[in-house]
Amino acid sequence: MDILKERFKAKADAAAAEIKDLLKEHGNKKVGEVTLSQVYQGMRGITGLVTETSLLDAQEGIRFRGYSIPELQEKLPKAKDGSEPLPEGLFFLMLLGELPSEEDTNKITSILQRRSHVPAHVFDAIDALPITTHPMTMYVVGVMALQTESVFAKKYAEGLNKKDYWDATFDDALTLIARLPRIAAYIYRRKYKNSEHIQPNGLLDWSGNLAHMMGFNDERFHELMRLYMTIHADHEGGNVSAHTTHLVGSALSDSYLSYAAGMNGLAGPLHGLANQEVIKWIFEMQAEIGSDDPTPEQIADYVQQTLKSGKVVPGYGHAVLRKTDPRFTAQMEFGKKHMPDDKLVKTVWKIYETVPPILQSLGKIKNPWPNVDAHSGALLVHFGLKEYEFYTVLFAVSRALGVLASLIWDRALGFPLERPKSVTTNAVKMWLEGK
Ligand code: AMX
Repeated sequence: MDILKERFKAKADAAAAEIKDLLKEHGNKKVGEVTLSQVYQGMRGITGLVTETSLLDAQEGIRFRGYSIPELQEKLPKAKDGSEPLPEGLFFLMLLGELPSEEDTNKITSILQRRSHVPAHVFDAIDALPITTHPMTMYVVGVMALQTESVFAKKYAEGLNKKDYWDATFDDALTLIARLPRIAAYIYRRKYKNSEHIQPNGLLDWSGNLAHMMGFNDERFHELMRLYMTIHADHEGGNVSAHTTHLVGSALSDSYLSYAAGMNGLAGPLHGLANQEVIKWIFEMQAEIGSDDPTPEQIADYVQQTLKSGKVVPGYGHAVLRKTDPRFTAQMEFGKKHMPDDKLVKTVWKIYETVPPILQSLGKIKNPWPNVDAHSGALLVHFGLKEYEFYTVLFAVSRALGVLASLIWDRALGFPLERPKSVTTNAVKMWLEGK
């Protein structure tokens, strides 16, 4: 751990010096103009944040420290006999900015294994909630209960030097990431498997252990989890979950408070909850049509019905992307390799052929193509994970890697409190009238 911290600190010091020079020379340069529409419409397209871990291109999709998803699938270390990347390696890449060796990746795995013990009061807090509680609510309650373990909060209360914020954040982030699979699996077994819990296997990798504790022992499911945890980890800084984690963190709230806040945003249907909405929507379509193998015409009719009732087609569209999400494509490739004849997976592919032209014909949707959530559920259902209300929890476990690596960087670079200016419509009117 100390060597990892030293390597990080060297990178962070170099980056901080570079940023200082950059601002000294170019600090007054304009990065863009803001229109009134942007102020009213979700700040789309306004550059206002620095997030070092990944960058989203509207056409190409996400790149993590410069690497696309296919490149990561090729270059990141794999589990023994596996072919999907280990997300521990991606975490290393996002944190250190360089591709990890196998040894680097194993080091992260072993740190996470050693820190994975979840204190009993976290389970008590989850158990205090009614069984009908949404899994995302249970998850955030679990994370909040774990906040008692924050090293940052404790050291801050004792009087922490601001130079050392990053160090305590580093400790908290790794401990939190280590414990999330246990919390997620506990919620799954509590809600859907009669509280028959499965103890962690200390020898497994982070995703493999999550799969194991949930009760899935098919090695292909472990592979799916490794892919899933890799592709959902980060999507630059402006999306609701990343931005919220960063914003709350800017108040020097610790990793637990900041991450929990971000995950409350992930739980919204226009963001991470879309993965459960997709499968729910497909199941409802199957029920209405009376077939688990709908034709393209039946799908098209159902899409029209969804739109007419004033609802969105879940899994389609994106605030930034303007083409098929490479995270969708990576999952499609997984489906072609492991389950090409699965009816539900094939339905997802038929929807992919049917929906974009319909959405395009409406003329108002900026991106008619599928996002990550359009595909993920069908792969999970294939292995028997049909409880779709749980899906966003998996997304949340993965998202921890990106948002917490970013939070460590925020503290290491000394980023200040985030506080943009807001206006009232009255103030806008007065400004327009030149008052
Ligand atoms: N189905 C129907 N209408 C859609 C649509 C969809 N999939 N996507 C966008 N639209 C509508 C919007 O609701 C908006 O309608 P309005 O003008 O009547 O209010 C109009 O098209 C323009 O929207 P936009 O500029 O193209 O999208 P946006 O940036 O405002 O929103 C998003 C992006 C993702 C919220 C939107 O596409 C959506 O609601 N998609 C479905 C939900 C979903 O899949 N979310 C997951 C996103 C990925 C993630 O975060 N996990």
